[in-house]
Formats: sequence, C-alpha cells, structure tokens
Amino acid sequence: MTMLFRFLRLSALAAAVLGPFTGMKAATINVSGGTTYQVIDGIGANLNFRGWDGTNLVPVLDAMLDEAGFSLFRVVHDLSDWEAQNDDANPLNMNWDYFNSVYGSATNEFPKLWDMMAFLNSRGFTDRAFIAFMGWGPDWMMDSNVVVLGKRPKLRAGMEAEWAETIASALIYARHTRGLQFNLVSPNNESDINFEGVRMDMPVLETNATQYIVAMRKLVELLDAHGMTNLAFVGPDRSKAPANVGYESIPALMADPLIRNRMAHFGIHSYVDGGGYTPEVVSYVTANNLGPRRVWLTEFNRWCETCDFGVAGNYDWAASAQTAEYLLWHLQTGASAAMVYEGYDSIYRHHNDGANPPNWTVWGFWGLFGVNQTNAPVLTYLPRKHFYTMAQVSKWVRPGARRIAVGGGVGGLWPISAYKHDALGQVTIVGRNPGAATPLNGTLANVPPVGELELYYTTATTNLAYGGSVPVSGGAFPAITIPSNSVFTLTGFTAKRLTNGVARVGSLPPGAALDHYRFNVTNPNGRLQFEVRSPTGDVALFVGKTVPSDGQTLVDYRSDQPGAAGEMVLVRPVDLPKRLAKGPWFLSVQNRSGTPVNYEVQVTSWEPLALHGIALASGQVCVAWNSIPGATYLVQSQPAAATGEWADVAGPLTASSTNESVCLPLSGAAAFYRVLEAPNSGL
Ligand SMILES: [Ca+2]
Ligand SMILES: [Ca+2]
Repeated sequence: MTMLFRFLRLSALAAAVLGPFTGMKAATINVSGGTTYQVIDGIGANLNFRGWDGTNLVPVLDAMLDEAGFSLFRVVHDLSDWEAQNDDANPLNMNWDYFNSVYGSATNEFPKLWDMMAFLNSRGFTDRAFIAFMGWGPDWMMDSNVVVLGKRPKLRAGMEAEWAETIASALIYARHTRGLQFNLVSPNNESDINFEGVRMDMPVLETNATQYIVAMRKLVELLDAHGMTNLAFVGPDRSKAPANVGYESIPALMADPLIRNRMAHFGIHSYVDGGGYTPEVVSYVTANNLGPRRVWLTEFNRWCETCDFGVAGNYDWAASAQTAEYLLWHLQTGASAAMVYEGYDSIYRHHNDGANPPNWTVWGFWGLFGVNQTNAPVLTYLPRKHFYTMAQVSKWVRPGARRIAVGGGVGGLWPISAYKHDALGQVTIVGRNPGAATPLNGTLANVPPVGELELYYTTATTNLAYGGSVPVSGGAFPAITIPSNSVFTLTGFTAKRLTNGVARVGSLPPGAALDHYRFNVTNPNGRLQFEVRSPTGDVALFVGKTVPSDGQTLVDYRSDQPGAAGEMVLVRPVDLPKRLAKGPWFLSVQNRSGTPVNYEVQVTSWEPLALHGIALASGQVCVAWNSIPGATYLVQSQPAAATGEWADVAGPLTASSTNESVCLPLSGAAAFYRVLEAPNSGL
C-alpha cells in the first residue's frame, strides 16, 4: 500500500460521521428490501505468499474461513524481478527451459506461492483467490535514467512486452504446469508510484495512460496466445485518489476494446475513512454503464504510519473498531468486495525501513493476525482485535447478498447497513455502536421471511459474542439492546429448526429450489450426521457451517447421489473444510429434478467413534464399535511389534445398526486393531 493521499477527504468524512448523530437514544429503523443497491462479491484479505511454510499459516487461514467466513483472497507476490536475465530476445516466445527453472526451483520463493494457492484451491477457493504482483522488475527491464534510493522503479520505454511476458509466464506456469485453479489476476500493483509495482507512464489526467495501456494489451495478447482466454483482470489497483486523477485510469482501460473485455472488476485501494474513494468510482462506473464490472477494494484498512516499516502499529479497541467502520463505509457507498490489508504480519521486499542506506526486506505489521516473534524458527500468529471486528461483517454479509435500504432513526448506530440474500434466505443488519447501549427495534419489508433476528457483537472485551434473539412478526421486530461501544450484527435465516434425531418432512417445487434447515451443535467432539431420506426424486444435500449454502459458492460439504437416492454427510472434528464445532450448522436440500419432490430430513448428533469391545472367540478376534447406520467403516490391523503400517483387514463395510462388529482370523501372537470411519461417507 502507499501512504500517498491518505489525508484527503477528511472534511467530507467529518460531515458524514457527524450527520446521523441525534443524541444517544433508542433507534427505530425500517429495512426495505424493495430498494436494492450493489451485490456483494466477497469480503476477505490480502495474503502475503512469503509467510507460507506449508503448515504454520493453516490455523490462521482456518480461522479466516471458519470464524470470519472470509470469501475472497488476494494472494500477494513481491518482487516482480524474477526474470533476472531476459529468457531470450523475443518477448513473444517463452523460453520454458528458463522459466521452468525459475518457477520450479525449490531454492527460490515461487513454490510458496504455488503451494499456498494449491491450499486455497483445496479449501474450495478456485475462483475466489487470485494472485497480485507487487514491486519492481529486473534491472535490465527498467529505466536506468530513473533511480530512486538506488533502485530502478520505472519500466523502460519499449519493454512493455517483456513485462507482459514475465507476468504471463508465471500465470501460465501456475495453471498449466501446477494445475492451479484461478480466474482472476491483479497484474501490477499501484503502478502509478515508485516501488509498489512496476511503475509505468501515466500522464496526469490518466485518460491517456499510454505505457500502462500498451503493457496491458501485451499481457492480454500473450495470455490469449497460451489459451488463457478466461483469465480476467482486477485492477488497476492504483494508489491515488481517483477523483483527482481520472478515476484510476478506468477511462483509459475501458477505451481499449481488448482490455475492456478482460476487465472483471475495478480494483481500488483506500486507507481513508468515509468510504473514500469508493463513492467516486462507483458513481463513475454507474454513470458510464460499465457493469457488470463492480468496484472492489483490493486493499483497505485504517492507516498505520509505521506498519510498512518494521514497527508495530496501534491495535487497541478504537483502532480495531475503525477497520470495521471503514469496511462498512465502503459497502455503504457501493463497493461489492473488500480485502483488508492484510491477513497476517509478513515480510516484504519492496518496502524499506527508512534508514540510510535503506533495508528493503522489512516486516509489515498490518496483520489481522500478529506474528508472535519474528525471529522464531517457526512463526506463530495470534489474532488481533480487528480480525474480530471485521468478522462481524464478513461472517454474515455473504457473497451474493444485496445491500438494501435502511431508513428511520438510527440513533447513534452509525455506520449501519442492511443486506438480503434470497438464495440463503437471510437478512442481515450490521453496524457500529460507538456510544451507550441502545435499544434497536424496527421493521423489515421485502426480505426473506425470517422468524427471528439473532444478535452477535464484538466489544473491547468480547469477540463475536451471542447476544440473544428477537422474534420477527408481522414484518416488525421488538427492541433488542445493542451493547455499548460495539460492532454488531443482527441476522436471521428462513431455515427451519431441526431437533437432534427428529425427522422433518419437506417438499420442494421443481427446478433448483432450496430448503434450508438449521441445527445447533452443542457437542463438538462427536459426529454429526446430516441426512435426506426417501426423496421422491433427485435431490442434493449441502451442509454449511455458520450460514446455509446457496448450492454453488458456499458449499462446505455435499452429497449428490443420482436419482431418487438418499443423501448423507458425516462431519467429525477432524474433517475439512469445516471441522465440527459448536454453533449453528445448516443443511440445504436442493431439488435437482423437473418435478416436485417430497423428502424427509434429519440431523443426528452422535458420540465419538470408539471401540467398545474386542474379544477372542474360537480362534478369531472380534472387534465392535458404535456405528452410524449407513456410514462406511474400515477395520485395520498391525502387528504387536508396531511397525506404524496399518493394513486393511475388513471393509469398507456399511453399518446397518448402531453397534457393528466383525470377527477376523487371528494372525501372529498379538496385534493392534483400529476402526476408521470413511469421511463424509454417503448412503
Ligand atoms: Ca523475456
Ligand atoms: Ca522470450
């Protein structure tokens, strides 16, 4: 990120923040789903590839996915100088002997980038994680007449195709050689200034950003020539206030048909309050009919003066609440996505420590997760408070949600915004209460028919706490107290409640219609069985933690047998992508047939799998365990002189009762036996 222009817009901010205050009193709001604004594409974080060592960041990413519900990641690589010598004299010909050695070498850092993307792919992030390239290029590609702090930050005239070859070759390697899945790229970070990306000529008014446009055209042509026609851009990811410099080069990008067709969304950066610079760019995009492209904050946060330069920032409650306020402002002024800078503290090579001569490899301390000790042999990370304030928004404002109108008297609750998600059957109100505890009541119109609103809140002393619920009746909800000095979320789902072990009957109209059910998990150590039984046609079962699945983008687990077969999903504490944990879990049934379907649905909470008998009888050993009817099991054995090698000795077998056993011939003097449950075993 950059420190430029961060103090702009403060006057506008003051007016916007002060306006809604009418003194601390009860708030009565009217949420109107009949007035809709932008659709939400996702909320998430920037993730620096350099921190990846294969395991240390897994708990951090787990928390982002499970606790905060992050749905969009910008995976950052710096620098952009890896083509240290030109691969050959022709930028249209990729010398793969050379590039393979760069991208496949265990001694350089690229494997970290590929492995991290592979991990995100494995967690279902195939089109919701994209690479962003930061920092300057190799010396030979850069302008030797522009030297700043001993570096060459600017692309040399005529080297646009070479820059494009560098970037394109990495993306081609990622997809074709590593088999990584991604559909977006952020090719050049903050190319309007020194060091943050490869700086390119951009005249003052930016409507004629010649070098940048030429370079982007070359990139499109190279990607097309290598079959990457479906890889689209998020950009331009500029550093500056768009109102002053022509809306972040968007006019120039959109004036070029080749680039225009590849622009997926407009990426902008903002480290100021009041939504800056989101309203200007949203207005420009709307006024010029540039949809379906939407405005994405590819970087945002409250400003931290020292965080780029190896010095920790301020992570106290007021500062942490600001991260959520900024996020709410961006959403409230029309942004469709926002990725915080950044997920965890990490090392960059394009920032310097400000000393003379500068050190260009410094820790950045912007993280939602703070590194415990930078010189530890294995880095560990702990969540900072702004992880939780941001989660108040990201956990419940889901991809596909649409922002809707909030009217009435918000009292001191500000900023505040509301969303509806028809496919999930959800309505959400999220906001900040900077003052005293405030009773909030109101009306809901033209939103999914939820039976109640549940309150979750984060304060200086608690994180994502449950604050009780209020019923929704006749389109109105009675007062519920919003805790003082909090970031809060009121959310409701149309999902019907399920009781442990009690079946419910449902029916679905033809097509892809969805029914949602909710089950509250109280035993996180056991196993949860989600079932659809006796469907009269083809159905699919989706299971989601925290929020229901829309059947497409929010699927944690699925069972999709062909025809009129039952469906079953088992979730255990060790299962991925979402481990069994306390709190609301959702089961969604989708009609996959062309006719109405009736079915029975049930959730059963089981005790952990355990052997409860092992006995010798007439030359055999009999092993018994507590089983789940319909689940499949493997019995394994190894000799008493434990080798660590388990061999299958029975199964897979499908249990028909809650107490299965097998008897096996004895082999050797003694042996170990164990029983495994096939993960997510279906009927
Ligand atoms: Ca080259
Ligand atoms: Ca070449």
